[in-house]
Amino acid sequence: MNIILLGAPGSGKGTQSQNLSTLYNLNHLSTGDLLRAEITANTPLGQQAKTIMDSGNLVSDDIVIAMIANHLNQQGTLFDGFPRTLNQAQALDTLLATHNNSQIDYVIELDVDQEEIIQRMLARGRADDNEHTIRNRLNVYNQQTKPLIDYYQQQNKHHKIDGSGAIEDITARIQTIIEPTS
Ligand code: B4P
Repeated sequence: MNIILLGAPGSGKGTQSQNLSTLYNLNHLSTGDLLRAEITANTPLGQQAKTIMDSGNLVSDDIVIAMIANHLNQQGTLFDGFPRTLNQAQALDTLLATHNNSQIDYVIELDVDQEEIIQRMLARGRADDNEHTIRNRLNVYNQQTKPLIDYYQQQNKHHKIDGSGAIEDITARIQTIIEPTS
């Protein structure tokens, strides 16, 4: 089983991924976490990514697609924060088909009010969590990532859930999509 968690920055993709990857024994791949690990290790890629991430823009498709390709294994995968552009989504379909003859099964969109998102991220206080950067990231999401909703709706894979409330309640909402009879 392969799942994509889609949603604005700060909508809780990373938070829900921890619960879901344990529940369904999935390989959790977060492009944000992979990029932050490159920054911490001070690699050339990390140095390049840091400036882009601090501004709230997206790292280039080539870089993140190559990172994902390097981390795919034979296990089902939970994609957290990837894809973020149409180009990444198309590349992922090809990668899954050629790598282990699989496909995306569920795309779960976490829907959270924009003002709540800003408050959550200001409280989190990561390097890229200042108000100016957050607003840019929300614009980037609306322009470059939201078109993915159409892409996956056309494939009947898109499910939108309310991403506000208690973390466990949100996980339970996602479970009703993945295990509709339970
Ligand atoms: P990401 O690391 O993907 O980060 P995110 O979108 O900010 O966070 P997420 O939605 O996972 O929220 P979280 O659970 O942490 O991206 C960072 C940057 O990396 C991007 O801006 C971009 O530059 C780059 N990047 C990453 N992937 C890329 C790609 N594919 N292509 C190009 N560039 C890429 O939750 C946020 C906060 O809310 C936390 O403090 C959490 O504790 C809190 N929270 C969560 N659930 C809550 C709830 N139910 N109630 C209250 N608070 C909650």
